[in-house]
Amino acid sequence: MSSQLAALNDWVHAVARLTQPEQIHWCDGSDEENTELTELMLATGDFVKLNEKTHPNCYLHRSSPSDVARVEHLTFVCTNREVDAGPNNHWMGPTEAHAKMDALYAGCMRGRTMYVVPYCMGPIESPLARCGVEITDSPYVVANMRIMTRMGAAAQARIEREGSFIKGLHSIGDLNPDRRFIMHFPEELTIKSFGSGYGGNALLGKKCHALRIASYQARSEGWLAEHMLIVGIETPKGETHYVAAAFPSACGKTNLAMLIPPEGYRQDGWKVWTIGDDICWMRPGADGRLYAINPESGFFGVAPGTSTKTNANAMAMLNKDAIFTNVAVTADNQPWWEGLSEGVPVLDWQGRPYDKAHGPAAHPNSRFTVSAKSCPSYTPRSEDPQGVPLSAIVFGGRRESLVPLVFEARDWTHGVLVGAAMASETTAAATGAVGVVRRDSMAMKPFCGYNFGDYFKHWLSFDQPGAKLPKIFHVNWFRKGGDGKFMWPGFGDNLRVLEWMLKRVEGSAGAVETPIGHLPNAADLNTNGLSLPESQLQQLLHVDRDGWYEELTAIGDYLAGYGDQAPPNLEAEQRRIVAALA
Ligand code: SAT
Ligand code: MN
Repeated sequence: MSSQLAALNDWVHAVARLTQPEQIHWCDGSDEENTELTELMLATGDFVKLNEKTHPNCYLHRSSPSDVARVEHLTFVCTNREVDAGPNNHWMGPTEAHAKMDALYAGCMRGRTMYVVPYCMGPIESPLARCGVEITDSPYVVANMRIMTRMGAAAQARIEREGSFIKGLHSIGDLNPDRRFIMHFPEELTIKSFGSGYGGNALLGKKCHALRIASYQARSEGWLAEHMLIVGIETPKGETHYVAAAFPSACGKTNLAMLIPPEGYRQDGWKVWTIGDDICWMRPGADGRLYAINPESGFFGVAPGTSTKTNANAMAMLNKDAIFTNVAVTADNQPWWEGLSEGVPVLDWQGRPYDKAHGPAAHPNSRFTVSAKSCPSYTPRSEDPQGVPLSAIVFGGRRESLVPLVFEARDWTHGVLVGAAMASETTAAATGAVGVVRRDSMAMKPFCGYNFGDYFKHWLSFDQPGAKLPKIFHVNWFRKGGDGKFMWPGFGDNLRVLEWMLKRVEGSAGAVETPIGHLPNAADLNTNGLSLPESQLQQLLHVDRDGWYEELTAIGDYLAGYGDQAPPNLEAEQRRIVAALA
């Protein structure tokens, strides 16, 4: 036995001594294993079979009604020094955190099977990929990890070869929200999660590993782990530009990653290729450009609002081989959620007869899990071990007012400030109030595994001689008019904005310089075929100087909140803009 394998074995057996499972199952990721698990879950009620005719091999999982979203107030970064976790994280000392978690784990798997899930984040052969092992007592987690990661024998072989892996321990416990914690020990490359079976709390490869732990590793190894989609835009000339974009959870990353060009663009030969919809790992290549991989191999997307109108690619991939979590069902057992144009819900997400009085039929954070390869816009470039070179990075949020449709940062430092200054109205992806504007730097507020001040410094550090960094932009698809309606059509029409960005990258599109960045003139955006009144477009591209003066002042206060950790260059940049706005 290799020493790596011995280390893995020792850890698995130590966990088994603590948690006392009835049996241990090492997952190989095979079809046979998946069939067995599926049958088991059908028998226990963890899975409900959906209509085999309309949705072959699709299953519904109903989670416990108090376990439907990430729980940021129960999520901790446990570094030795509190300052290393930063004011952006909840912190607990590692000794206390281990003791708390190990007490919860004691005997928690009695009568259950303990699954050992080796997985790889990123293409198995990629130097950018990293491996982990999740131990869990939830077969639902195993089934999801199988779709979301490269799980099983190949990952285990890489771990045995390389040695290093992230240790993730997960138990659903008794799903009691009072006994629920998601703990990260970045200095020990360890995750401990207890009491939730939901999404980012339980599929440890996703937010816990690929963002919180990976961001920490990336800092010392010279790369970036980001909450970004990656999309390829093929122009009529046949060139494909890759763009990474950061938006908070449930702000349309999946839709943008799977964008369908408007009719006129399609005729002209524009195509869109999906690399990823949630996470992007990137690092400088030998040519100075940033190269990106999607560490995931599937989508865990928000169901409500997904329709043939908003995301036809997603609809096409949800007809087979998908897991649905907390959606409603129709009389003939098809999955249903708000926003679908067809079908009538008869059972809501809790399995009760649907009654409007109980609220929406599908939970607002209900999800689908499906393989990336099922997406019609899938591209084999997703498997490229070297990743794809980025032409642009986009930051965005949900902002009813103030923030224009698009602007371009002057340079990298300004772009980092734009990312740090990101703010968005909260969504149902996390528990808590929905619709409150919250500062969410780079959409990483819930996911950065270390002090944001140090993180901003790390971002700035990529601006080195010889670097050919992507241009940075900011977008806001969510601006509302006086009538409360969205002013920009969004969805496929967002390609119009992306086209302007790519032309800026090539140096062939115009812009006006303003203190907050470069904005397109109305004539620089292709609005052919859109019924968008000129005055509305002007409003979407307007810079409200007084409003921005206040916003930038608030950003100054926000940066100051990171104390000595706040990078002086970023504060200088903020002062420069405030002065220009005054
Ligand atoms: O629940 S997850 O964290 O996996 C999804 C999300 O919030 O983006
Ligand atoms: Mn996300």
